[in-house]
Amino acid sequence: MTPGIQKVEALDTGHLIRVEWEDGSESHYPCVWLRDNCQCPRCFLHSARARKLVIKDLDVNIVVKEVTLADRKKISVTWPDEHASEYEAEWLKKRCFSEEARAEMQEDLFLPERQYWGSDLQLPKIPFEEVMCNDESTYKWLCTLKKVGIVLLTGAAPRQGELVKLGHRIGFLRLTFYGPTWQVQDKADANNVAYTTGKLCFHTDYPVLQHPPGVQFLHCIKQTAAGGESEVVDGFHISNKLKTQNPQAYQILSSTAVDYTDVGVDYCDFAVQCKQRIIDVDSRGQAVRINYNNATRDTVFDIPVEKVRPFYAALKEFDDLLNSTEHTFTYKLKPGDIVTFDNWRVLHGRQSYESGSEVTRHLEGAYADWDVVMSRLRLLRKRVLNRD
Ligand code: OGA
Ligand code: NM2
Ligand code: ZN
Ligand code: ZN
Repeated sequence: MTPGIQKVEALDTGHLIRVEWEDGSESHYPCVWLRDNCQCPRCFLHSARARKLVIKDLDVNIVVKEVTLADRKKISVTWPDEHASEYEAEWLKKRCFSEEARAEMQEDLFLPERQYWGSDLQLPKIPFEEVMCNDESTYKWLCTLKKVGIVLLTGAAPRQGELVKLGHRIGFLRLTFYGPTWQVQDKADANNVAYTTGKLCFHTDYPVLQHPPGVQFLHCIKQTAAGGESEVVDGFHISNKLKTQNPQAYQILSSTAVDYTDVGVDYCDFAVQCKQRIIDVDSRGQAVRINYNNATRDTVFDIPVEKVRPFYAALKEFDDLLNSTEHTFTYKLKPGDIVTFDNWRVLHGRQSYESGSEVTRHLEGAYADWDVVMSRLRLLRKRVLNRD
């Protein structure tokens, strides 16, 4: 419950409003921000929950003319031009500018909590049917996908089309040049190394796209008797390790733009090029996306010649960590299994298997964007926890 407001006053010659809460805490709100966020129908379109007020009409030096406590649940502000604004206690409390309040709000919005893992991973499993029918299970699935980075859905029908249904469950899938969904099997004249029987070393999918797919689904329709095992490794965990163990290698991989290329024909013809840092970091230096597929890393390499050897040395350090047995988790998909994972975090691979005249292994794959997945997660959380 939001505490009521005890007292409200203007400070800093009217540039700032101080709110004192009934629990003894206080919050400060700059007047320019309050005016910018006036919730009246002239300033805000409630049906779209969007601002109508434009910056041209905002006086960035605005001061308050009068501020009063309407009741303990609302403050009223009058501006110099007599425009009147009202702000509710609960609305204000959520938007408090203190460091703790901002951190709490950001956690609520983005769920940044991570559980790192290695070979000790307890692969989370949920029946596919439950995810398709039950909001609580879908919520649990998406929360775990965000926190751990991988969830296995079990018991789907071993036929094509289940991922399209899963896509409808969250919203929609991400279309790429390989189609709305794509078939991982041994193909003649394969347009991708994934479409052979060869081993796939640890990689993230599609770093050649400027915005690589955030989430990947692989549905096992047919599994070969010998070989074809799956492997995963927690890329964020490995990045942390590399940072402590070899800061220079981390620095190189998180700053060097690597060229990627993908040229061919599938859903339509394509000639895709992109530059990506193998370890993408945020402003605090924390890894937020791994962009690494050795197969599509371009032969073109746009860096000064003297930086080439140090880059390979750094990449080798990273690759060694990825492949160390304490970090990797191996499992084998069964028909009806759907592995869902964070393609920005989890690197995946597969063991090779025998090729033959018949198709002995068949996965159907699809992608979704984190925007879509997080949107569904927020909506389900509201419904499941019955709150706003
Ligand atoms: C892929 C891939 C894994 C597998 O298609 O990109 O990683 O088990 N496939 O075939
Ligand atoms: N497939 C599996 O980066 C990549 O080429 C990932 C994409 C072919 C859709 C493989
Ligand atoms: Zn207004
Ligand atoms: Zn892949």
